[in-house]
Amino acid sequence: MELQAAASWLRRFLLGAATETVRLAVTGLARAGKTVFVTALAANLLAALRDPRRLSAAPAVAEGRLVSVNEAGLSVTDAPLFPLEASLAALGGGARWPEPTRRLTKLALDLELLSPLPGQFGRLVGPLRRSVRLEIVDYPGEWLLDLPLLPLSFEDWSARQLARARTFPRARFAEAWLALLAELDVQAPAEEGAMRRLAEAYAAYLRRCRDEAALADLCPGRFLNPDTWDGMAFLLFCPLPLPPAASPKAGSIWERMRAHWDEYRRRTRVEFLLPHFARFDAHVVLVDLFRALASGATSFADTQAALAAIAASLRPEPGLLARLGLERAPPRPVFCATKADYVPASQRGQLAALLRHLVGGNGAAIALAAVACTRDITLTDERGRVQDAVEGLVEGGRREAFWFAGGVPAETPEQTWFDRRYEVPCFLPPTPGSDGGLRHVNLDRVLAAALPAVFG
Ligand SMILES: Nc1nc2c(ncn2[C@@H]2O[C@H](COP(=O)(O)OP(=O)(O)O)[C@@H](O)[C@H]2O)c(=O)[nH]1
Ligand SMILES: [Mg+2]
Repeated sequence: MELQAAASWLRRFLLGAATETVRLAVTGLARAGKTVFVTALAANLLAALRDPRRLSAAPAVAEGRLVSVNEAGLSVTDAPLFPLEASLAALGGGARWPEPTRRLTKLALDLELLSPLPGQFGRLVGPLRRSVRLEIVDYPGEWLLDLPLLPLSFEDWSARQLARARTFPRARFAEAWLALLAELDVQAPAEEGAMRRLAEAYAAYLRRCRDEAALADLCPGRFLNPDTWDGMAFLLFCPLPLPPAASPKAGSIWERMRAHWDEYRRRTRVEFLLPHFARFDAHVVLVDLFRALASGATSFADTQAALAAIAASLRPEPGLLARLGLERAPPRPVFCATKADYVPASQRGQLAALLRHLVGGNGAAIALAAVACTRDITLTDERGRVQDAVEGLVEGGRREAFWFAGGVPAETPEQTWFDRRYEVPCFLPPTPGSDGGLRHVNLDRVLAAALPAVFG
């Protein structure tokens, strides 16, 4: 072991000051907390230079081995830059949350760390300086829901989505789109106006599922988060029933929409899978379980299905990898139950257990508050029972307490559990310390779990 470490140390020494690039993906469905996570991570890495206790569960920081952190510029051909300055200003300036973003962005931080060689030799020669460029890519988790579907033909994908659109509670939102389909001749000549009406009706159905029923397992992901694809002609498609005759007519709507689905799959491979997904060294997946718990049994079940799909994308079978044209398996993900400051410390073990139950055995499951907005308190009710709760500031400067009656369930709760509805308050972020650091829960544990080779 010592010999191996010595060899790798020596190799790095001989290679000189070459910078290693480490790519960290941060993803999750809309509002899961990606922007806040990236902002808090950068703020606390900078603050930890002065006070290593800011990230004390990351050994490299706690032991004082992180010696510098600088934001690096991106090249002109790179992805859009993460708005770090604006996000830091929002959190630092007036206890506001940063503006939400809906696109893939990248933040590059140049880190210098001291990397000690273990054993006697190490004590003799001292630690080596190591330069790491940490590239953090924040991208919509909705895109991950597409991955297991990409190998499907247009026929198979359509059949699945049509069947789902007829089930509760989706059917109610799908009415307008299904009515268009009912009067459509899929063998009619493809005409732009008709294709646009169909695609827009399908996109409207997906948005209503998300906004009115808090459903999560929705695809294609780019219909909800088009990013740079906004307005592209190949997004004019939707699931279609098979033409009655065995073979679709040349130039028909059906044939054209199938070509668009194929183009969607090709672009996803060329613009997301190969340049980004295939190159990540670490994957942090943020999940807001409070939203799912507070929105009722149907929404919870749908979030569970979406998480299963995301987990499957991050542990694809070798067969799927090959069909997607990927060479190596993605890194072991770190799943995080975000906004853990909604519950007191005594409940966070349950929160992590619930997440582990939902995502299965692949990867770590950690309860996380990238920005902790609350303090733990105890309340005594009229019958003298003591209740652990949290308290924080909400809009208007009022102080509000919150608790999950009965506690966070550690497994999928019974239907009746959902009878009690929760209004989750929107707590305001706290003022940063004089060093710019922000209070958090387990941000450092997430960092060490995702990137042990850098922060371990
Ligand atoms: N209490 C609390 N709220 C959070 C935390 N992270 C995010 N939020 C809330 O969730 C909202 C959405 O977060 P954001 O990072 O913009 O989500 P994104 O869509 O995944 O980028 C924020 O505006 C906050 O209200 C956290 O750690 N604690
Ligand atoms: Mg965002």
